[in-house]
Amino acid sequence: MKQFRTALFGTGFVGRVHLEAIRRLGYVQVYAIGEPQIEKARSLAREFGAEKVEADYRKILEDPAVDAVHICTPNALHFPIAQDSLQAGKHVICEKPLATSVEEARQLTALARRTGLRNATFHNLRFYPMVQQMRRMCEEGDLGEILVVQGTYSQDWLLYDTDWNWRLDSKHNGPSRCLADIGSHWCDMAEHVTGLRITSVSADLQTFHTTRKRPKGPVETFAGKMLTPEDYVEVPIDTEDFGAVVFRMGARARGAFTASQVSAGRKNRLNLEIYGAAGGVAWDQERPDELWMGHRNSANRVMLKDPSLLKERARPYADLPGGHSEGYDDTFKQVFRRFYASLEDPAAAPDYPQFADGLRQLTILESELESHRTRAWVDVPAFQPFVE
Ligand code: SOE
Repeated sequence: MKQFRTALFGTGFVGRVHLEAIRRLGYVQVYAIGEPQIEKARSLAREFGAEKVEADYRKILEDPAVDAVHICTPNALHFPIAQDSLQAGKHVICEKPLATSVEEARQLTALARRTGLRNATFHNLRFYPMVQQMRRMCEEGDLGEILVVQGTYSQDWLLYDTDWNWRLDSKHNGPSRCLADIGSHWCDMAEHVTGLRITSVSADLQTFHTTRKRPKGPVETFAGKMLTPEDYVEVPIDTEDFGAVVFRMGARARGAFTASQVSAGRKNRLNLEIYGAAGGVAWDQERPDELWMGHRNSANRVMLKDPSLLKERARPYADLPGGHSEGYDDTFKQVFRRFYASLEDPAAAPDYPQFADGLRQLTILESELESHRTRAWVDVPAFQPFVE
C-alpha cells in the first residue's frame, strides 16, 4: 500500500477521533496538525507523532508532502478551508455539515469536480455494520415496498441553559444547529439505507433556551455537562434545540423524524425504523450491534451483529467476529479505509459520502428551515450535485 501523509485541521472532540482512526490504518501518517490553539496542537502532535504543527492551516497547505486533509473545525470554517485545500491540490475529508449554506456547498462540490480530487463529507454513521445490513435488506426486497420511515436523533447534552459549546454560537455554527448537526445524519442515513429520496418536508423548530449562560473559558463538545455554574455570561440563542419534520419520500413512502439536543437520558440515540409491506426493521445507535426485525404474522427477532450472519454486501463493514462490539469510532476507520484506497486507485468509484452528499443534506436542511419559517410544506429541490 502506498504511504500517505495527512493533515488535520481542528482539534476538538471529533478531531481526536479522526486522529485515532487515521492511525489504525497503518499506511496513513498523521503528518501535520493545524490549530490556532498552538499548545493544544503541540500536545496532540506529541501524542500522535505528527511532524508539524501550525496555527495557520494555510502554511500546511503550502507543503507538497501533504496528500490529504481532514477538516474538523467549527462549521463556518469548513467552506474556506475546503476551498483552500482543494485549490492547493489536496484531497479532502470534511466533517458535516459540509458548509453553512447550499450556495457554499454547491461551490465546493463544483470545485471538487473541476479539480478531480477525492472529496468526502463525513456522514460516517452509514458505516455501522447493522446499518449496512438494513440497507441491503431494503435493496434485496426483504421488507417489500417501503411504506413508512420514522425515527429520531435524540441527545441531552444541551438540555440545561448552562450547557455550552461553539455550536450554540451561530457565527461559528451556521443558521441551524440541531437539524444541521444531527438531523442531517438522520436524513443521510434514511436516504442511504432506503435508496429513496426525501421529496417534500414540513418542519417545526423550537428554541427552548432563547438565552444561555456562556462560560468564560473554552468548552469541548459534550464536556459542558461537567461544568459548575460559576463564571457565565448570559447570551441570546438564535438556533434550534429541537426540530420535528414530516416528509414524503420516493413515490409513495411517508415518514417523520425528530432531532433533539434536549431529551433527558438520550445520549446519542439515532433511531431509524423502516416499515415495508413485508416487514419492519429498526436500529438504534445506542445499541449498535442489534437489529430489530418486525413481522406481522410471526414473532419479532433481534439479530446480533455477527459477520457470518450478515448479508454478503454488508459483511465488509464488520471487522470483528460476533459478540465483539463495533461502535462509533470503528465507523471512522471504515470511511478512512475506503477514502485512502480511492486515492491509491484514481479509477475506483468512491464508496463513501462525497461533497455531493453534503450538498444534498444542506438542500434538505434549507427546505426544512424554509418550511418552518413559512409554516408550509416545501418541496426539496431535485438532486443537483454540482454547478459547472
Ligand atoms: C454533537 O452533536 C455530535 O458530536 C455531532 O456533531 C456528531 O456528528 C454526532 O455523531 C454526535 O454528536
